[in-house]
Amino acid sequence: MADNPVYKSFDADRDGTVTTGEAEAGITALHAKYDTDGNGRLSADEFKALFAEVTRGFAERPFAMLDADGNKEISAEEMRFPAQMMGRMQSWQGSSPFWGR
Ligand SMILES: [Ca+2]
Ligand SMILES: [Ca+2]
Ligand SMILES: [Ca+2]
Repeated sequence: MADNPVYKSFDADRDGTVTTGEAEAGITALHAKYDTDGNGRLSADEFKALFAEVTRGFAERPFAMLDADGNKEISAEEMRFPAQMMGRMQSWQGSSPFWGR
């Protein structure tokens, strides 16, 4: 979360932490920025644009983790890796409440 570019942009005084006040101001600014018709509320489309910006930072990291050979593409082999990890974790921990029932 701390690496998220949107989260970082909330840190108005650049001290590395986002206070509640900074987060509130940042969210208000984001809301205003994406309220493209200026009616004070976000429509589904306006929210979609906001959500895409907020989540962009989150999508990059799992991509980099999966792209084992770093060629900026995820092959079927690379995609299978997390499934193998999950299978292994399950055998360590016994039956999981979330997977494989
Ligand atoms: Ca700060
Ligand atoms: Ca609006
Ligand atoms: Ca790759």
